Amino acid sequence: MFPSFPGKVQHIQVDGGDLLYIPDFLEPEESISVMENLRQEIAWKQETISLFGKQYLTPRLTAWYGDPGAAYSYSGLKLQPEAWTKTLLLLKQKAEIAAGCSFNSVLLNWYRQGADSMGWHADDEKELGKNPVIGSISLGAKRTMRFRRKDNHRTTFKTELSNGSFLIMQGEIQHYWQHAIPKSLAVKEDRINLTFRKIFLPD
Ligand SMILES: O=C(O)CCC(=O)C(=O)O
Repeated sequence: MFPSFPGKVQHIQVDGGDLLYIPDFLEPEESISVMENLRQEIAWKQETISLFGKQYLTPRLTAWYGDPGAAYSYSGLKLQPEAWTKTLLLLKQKAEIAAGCSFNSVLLNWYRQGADSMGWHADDEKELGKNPVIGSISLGAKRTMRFRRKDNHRTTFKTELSNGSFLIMQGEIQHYWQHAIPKSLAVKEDRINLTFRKIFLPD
């Protein structure tokens, strides 16, 4: 599936996965104002997660927004959605047009500086369905996203996620690959990432 976007689109194909990267999805000025709105209007939290039986504070701030009932569980958390804000609805609409599918929820991550990070994981929770399309908007500091095969952690690749970009993860990538945003201590600016998702709601 190719997105409907007039600008540059990079197609990254790997064994068992498919990524589309649109570097100039948002204009730089738009990214700045959207980021400022999100800093102010989102109910940011630092959640406590369970990993291998231990409790940790997430090394970033997070928030979960979506349609009523679109609950999402990961790392021992069950998140109930906050109601969509105007800014989020505008971004959702733009993301849906580019990705060619509908989303009903978004996970937001605020990396306050380069010491904030996201550990290795795949977006493979059952409520996302078999081959989910995940639409990921990045704002602010450029950060590296790393990928590794689930069955061989030495098979890796990485991609840079720049301000105003849109990354679409689709196909079987969540079955075969994990991804992470490692710490990058040289980065002094903050970054907000939004991953739009479709949660399959119970009947
Ligand atoms: O911050 C990012 O670009 C990655 C976010 C992510 O991996 C996720 O929300 O599952």
